[in-house]
Amino acid sequence: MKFSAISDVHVKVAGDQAEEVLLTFLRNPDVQSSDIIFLLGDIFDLMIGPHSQYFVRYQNYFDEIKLIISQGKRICYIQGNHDFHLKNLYNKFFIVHKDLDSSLFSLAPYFEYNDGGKKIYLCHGDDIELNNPGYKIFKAIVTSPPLRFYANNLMPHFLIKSVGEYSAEKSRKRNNKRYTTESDLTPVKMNFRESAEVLFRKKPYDVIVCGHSHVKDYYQSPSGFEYVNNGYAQHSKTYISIENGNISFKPIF
Ligand SMILES: [Mn+2]
Repeated sequence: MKFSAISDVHVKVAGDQAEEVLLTFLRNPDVQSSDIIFLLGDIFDLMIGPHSQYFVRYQNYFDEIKLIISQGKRICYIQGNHDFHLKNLYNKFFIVHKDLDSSLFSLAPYFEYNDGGKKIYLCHGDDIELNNPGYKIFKAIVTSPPLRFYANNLMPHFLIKSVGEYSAEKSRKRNNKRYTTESDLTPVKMNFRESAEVLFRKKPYDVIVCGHSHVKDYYQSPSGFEYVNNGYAQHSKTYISIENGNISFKPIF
């Protein structure tokens, strides 16, 4: 089987560089010939809840999704910390597009596949990340049932926009810091490798695919597994390809 995966594109508005990265990825013939396309979270800088405005704002994206599914390809979406509570949004999408096979689109916290003799685990990365207790609390609150109800039924669109602008500002600071020198990246890279080690001790996967760190990495652990992260897509301009269990980074452009 052939898998193509991307995360952390952080599309803000139609026409921005991130949207170009995302659309070029989705239109890539190699990606389109994959058995499964994985969108591993933080694809959008801000997408929370079932607001129909997203269909208009990100029409190009939804058109590509429509096209890919109509060609019988599978899309697996893992929600990140910038794009979540999306179940009802995609339910709406498939109500509008009744001709599409909705079983070809899956939303889950992680995915597991056996292929090429390897057990492959794919996640956004935030759930396995070690040493970030503040974030764990934030995630537990925003994904709790009361907040899920709020996001789905009451949360006005303008409030989401202001939350997004706040997180975007934090991300910008983080990214600028992370990309100044290699030494700034090393602790983040090592923390994610260690996070993968801890996951491996609980469940011995052969391949662990993550995003979230914004640090591109391929690591062959002495414990016997491979860890791969495509980093911040607007910087890396690559995607992850896994063909019969063989991992590579491929250029988007
Ligand atoms: Mn993230």
